[in-house]
Amino acid sequence: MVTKKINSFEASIKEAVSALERANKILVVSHMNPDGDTLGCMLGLGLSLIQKGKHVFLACQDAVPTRFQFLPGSELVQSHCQEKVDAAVAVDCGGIKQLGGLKDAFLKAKTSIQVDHHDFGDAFGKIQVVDPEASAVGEIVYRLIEVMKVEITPAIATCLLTSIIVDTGAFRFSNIRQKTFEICAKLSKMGVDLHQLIEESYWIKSRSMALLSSHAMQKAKFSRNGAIAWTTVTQSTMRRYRAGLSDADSVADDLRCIEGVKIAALFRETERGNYRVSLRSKKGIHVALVAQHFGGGGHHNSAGCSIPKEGSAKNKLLKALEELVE
Ligand SMILES: [Mn+2]
Repeated sequence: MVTKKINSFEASIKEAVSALERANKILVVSHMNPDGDTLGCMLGLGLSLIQKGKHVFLACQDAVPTRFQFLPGSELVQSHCQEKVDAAVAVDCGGIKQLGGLKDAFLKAKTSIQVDHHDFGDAFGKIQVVDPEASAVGEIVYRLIEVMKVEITPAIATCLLTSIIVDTGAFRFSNIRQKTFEICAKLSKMGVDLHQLIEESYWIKSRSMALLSSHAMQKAKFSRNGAIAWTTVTQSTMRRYRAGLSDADSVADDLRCIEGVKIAALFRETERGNYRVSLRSKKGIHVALVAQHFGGGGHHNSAGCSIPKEGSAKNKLLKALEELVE
């Protein structure tokens, strides 16, 4: 069973590599509201393809957050792509909706490839290169460029290490595996200052992020037995701290740390008046099941969905979390 899985993953890597090798114009897309995994992968793969002499377009619906603008190649990222490309690659997108405004550009390509690690995601595109066991998509991109025989430059190593540092919470989440360290050991030999990278991509928070987080923590609510913690961030709070959607990213992780808490939920009010919900859980509690039920997806311990702000959706979701804990 395990061998079969590895074989089909390796087969998909080969299929993707031959599609990329045949292509001349290639679009690499990251998910909206981008994090360090999707950006590190888009840039790491993009720089590798440029090295292979390809004409590369990098695109993300939303701007690269300030905290990730140190990433090599981030100045090449555009918010749209009019070009009809030979191949398009979506990195770290658990569903086609995650591409936002880049969906059409992706689907217009002659070949489309999904490179992902979400275990509760939706397959899309012509080729799927998916490994739910990969701690970050950076692990999968590493394998892709290894098979493509790309020379790993310090810039490419920086991008892929950032992907892994961010998605493993700087090597602390339960998704890390032996292979994570093997890949990072190879990447960190390429003249990258690993400590500096962890500092920049993990520890440094914008002032907006820190203040918003403390506000959200103050407002936290707990279920009667303390197993569920949740908090809500409104648009007016975000304006008060001059924060963007991504500045609330760490709040759910911070809530999850609290003793006795098994599931943490963050409700972020969006400009459209919905709630973007981020769920985090301790090992063995599959919050993605609840996220999926509400139209979202993600990983076992880290998932998300969108729900309407008005009506009973929020209470229903909290009730579903309570049932999950029981
Ligand atoms: Mn990811």
